[in-house]
Amino acid sequence: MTARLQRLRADALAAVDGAADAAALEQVHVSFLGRKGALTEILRGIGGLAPEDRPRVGAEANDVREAVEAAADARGIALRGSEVTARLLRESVDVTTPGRRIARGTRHPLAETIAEIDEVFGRFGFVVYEGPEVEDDVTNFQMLNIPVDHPARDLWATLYVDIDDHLLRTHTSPGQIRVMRETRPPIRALLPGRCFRYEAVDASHGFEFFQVEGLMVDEGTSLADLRGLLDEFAHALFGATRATRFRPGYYPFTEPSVAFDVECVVCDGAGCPACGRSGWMTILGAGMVHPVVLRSGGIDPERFQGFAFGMGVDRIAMLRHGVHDVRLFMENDLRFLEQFR
Ligand code: 2NL
Repeated sequence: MTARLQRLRADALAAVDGAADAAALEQVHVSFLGRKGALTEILRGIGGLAPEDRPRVGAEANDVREAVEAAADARGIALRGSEVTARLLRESVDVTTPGRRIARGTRHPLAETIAEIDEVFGRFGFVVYEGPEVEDDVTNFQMLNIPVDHPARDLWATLYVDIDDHLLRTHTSPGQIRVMRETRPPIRALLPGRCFRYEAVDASHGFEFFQVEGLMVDEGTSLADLRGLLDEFAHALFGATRATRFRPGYYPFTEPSVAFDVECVVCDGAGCPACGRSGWMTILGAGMVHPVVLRSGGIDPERFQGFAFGMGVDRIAMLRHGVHDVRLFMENDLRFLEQFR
């Protein structure tokens, strides 16, 4: 019996040492120590021994069990350790590998231009307001001194909405009417926004476009104040030494009305195809707010005067970036947009 036990001990220890992984070790455990294992079989035979031999053989069997279990535990720990090591090697991360670049969006050139315009006029105390894109005929036209059936209506090819006397605003001026009616002078308001017109699209006209308008109303506001402000604006956007000029213009809502020109940003005034060889480019329209319009806004023209100006954002953005077709701003072609970083 003792000899069998010692052989079993030697075989089991050898098998434990030879187990290559956790599954093999479990197999060894079952075959030697399990319910149908070799050691259990020997223990079952103890009953057939002489009573005086039983305690000694039982103790020996327990020694063997303990020795094999201890060896199996130690082997298990060693195997788990090498498995972890192997896995760490297999799954290691090379932290020196260059990262994958994250694609970042860019600000749309029109949004960027509006932000720049807001910033410059903000320096002079102008506050940004926004009005609705769907307006009524009264606010979009009549309050701006453009009565029903007035020939000046032909200046705006209008898109009508299927609700009585509503339309898509043709300029942001109705928003300024709202500001006049909702606040009190002194007013320094800036209105950026999307406008619409019923027109065929070509390189310089879209059916929707962005406009920024400005409005100042106070006691004693003059055309000279307008001129000084617009000079600052032109210098901020197109260079500190750029010459500017006023020319006479016409809008129903301003009197007098002016066109504001800057020295051509392409040829610096020498004359080129971009400026029609005149050396000048018109960047916005402006004027002193017509007394009828001040009254529409609930403001007494005997006490307060105002100036207003309006510019097409696409035109400003085109001049700043040398873009020659407004359609590019609305197509959202990434090959175009990615150039504005
Ligand atoms: C242009 C010219 C202009 C205005 C807009 C305005 C608004 C009110 C009263 C008076 Cl509430 N005027 N706006 C004035 C002159 C010109 O825009 O060509 N924009 C693209």
